[in-house]
Amino acid sequence: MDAGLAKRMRVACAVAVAAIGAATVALAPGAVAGPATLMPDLIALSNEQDQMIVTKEGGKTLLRLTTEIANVGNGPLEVFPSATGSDCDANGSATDDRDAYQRFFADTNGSGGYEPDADGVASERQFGCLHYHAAHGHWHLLDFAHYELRRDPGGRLVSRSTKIGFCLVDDRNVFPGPFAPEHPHYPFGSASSQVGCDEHATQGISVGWADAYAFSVPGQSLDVTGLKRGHYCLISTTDPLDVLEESNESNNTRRVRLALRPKRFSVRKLIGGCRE
Ligand SMILES: [Ca+2]
Ligand SMILES: [Ca+2]
Ligand SMILES: [Ca+2]
Ligand SMILES: [Ca+2]
Ligand SMILES: [Zn+2]
Repeated sequence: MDAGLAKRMRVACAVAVAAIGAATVALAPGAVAGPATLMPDLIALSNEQDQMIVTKEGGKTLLRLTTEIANVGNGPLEVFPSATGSDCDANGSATDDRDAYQRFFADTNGSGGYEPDADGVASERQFGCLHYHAAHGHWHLLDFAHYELRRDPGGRLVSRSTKIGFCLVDDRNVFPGPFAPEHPHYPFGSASSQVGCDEHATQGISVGWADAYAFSVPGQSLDVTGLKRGHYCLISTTDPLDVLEESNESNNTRRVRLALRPKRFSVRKLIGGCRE
């Protein structure tokens, strides 16, 4: 479905956020411990050979890539909109955006993972912006992913994407387990009969599931026009501005080593990691 095509994201580094996360769970002296908070943990999955293609578009040579962002935490990533807009995307209109909130769940039954029937809401936190994307016809969480291409070795930056927005959905159950739902759960609450990402929808990625953005989706590309043939490092980052709280903020970047021949429209995934 269209929402399935509408994912993307990007990331960044997050040592500072890890410190904040740790502070929220620290107990004051004498406080009574309640149920643990179940946190999401986003990672970018490795780009596979069949998820990359080099194309010619409007005089440019593009490396197109499919990105999958998975939740390997013990709680869902859940994001919901405020009731009214506040121009959080700063484009002068309050009709095309909503402040975004992240919802956290408590491990009420102490099982170590999230079960919708047993675990209650722990807290909600305003953090970012949901924005209407006219070309896709639905609402995105802004700044969810980011891509870079660097020379390998050396690490010189040769191409980068914008910060990419996503409509967060459960596309694929990549890590089945006791807390991964059998069927897709996100998005829900859309006003239309067709479940999708509108201004009312709660978006997210369930435990064990991944949100996929196919290489055919606008934005899923890096400009490689004029680059020399050689080895490069493709770097995909989810939550690049670290606006979402996760249990692990230091695993959001995935590096994949490539042999690239732009003039021949050839890309090959190499064994082994980048040598930056
Ligand atoms: Ca993470
Ligand atoms: Ca706006
Ligand atoms: Ca539980
Ligand atoms: Ca984060
Ligand atoms: Zn979209």
